[in-house]
Amino acid sequence: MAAGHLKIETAFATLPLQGQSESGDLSLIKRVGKGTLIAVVDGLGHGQQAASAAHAAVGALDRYSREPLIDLVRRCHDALVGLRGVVLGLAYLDPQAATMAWLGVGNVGGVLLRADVGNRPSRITLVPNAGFIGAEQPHPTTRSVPLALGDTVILHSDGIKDGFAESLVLSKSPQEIADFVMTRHAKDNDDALVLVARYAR
Ligand SMILES: [Mn+2]
Repeated sequence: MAAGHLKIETAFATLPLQGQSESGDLSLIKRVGKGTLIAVVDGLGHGQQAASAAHAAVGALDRYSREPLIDLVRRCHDALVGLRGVVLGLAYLDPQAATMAWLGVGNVGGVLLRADVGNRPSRITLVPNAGFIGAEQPHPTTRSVPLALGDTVILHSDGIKDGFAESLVLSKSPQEIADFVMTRHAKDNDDALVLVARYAR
């Protein structure tokens, strides 16, 4: 293959709120077709009820993972009847097409960091829609972004402080980046989760 073998490398790090045995923050990383679906789900609040809601949402994402992102939001909504709500960030990275589609609902974060800082803008921030999934059905907007080799996408829960992207060294591996963000930028009053995906050869 002239283009070489293109792939999506992924890693994550997570830490429950101190004193809680279960985290209300969960991730999904799944090969879907030729690409990779990634998700960060934060059940409202923390502890066991938050974890139950997050598990239900991740279960729905896993089960219906071949559907478009916007439909996955509805699947999560349907799976949360009788449970707490969740907020989430979702992205589908397609290494063949060199594109990423992503969306967010509620208080979650996402940033795309360009490997080549000459590629303007060098940083694209996920703009989530307001609200949460589980009450009124949200209708978030899916945005599509072109990817270049080495570009790194980070999704995270609100247990991670803003501003972490300034201090990242992009030559580090996705796992090193996830561990660094968790160690240096987790809040001490919430569950925390960070997921890193890189478009690589
Ligand atoms: Mn949270």
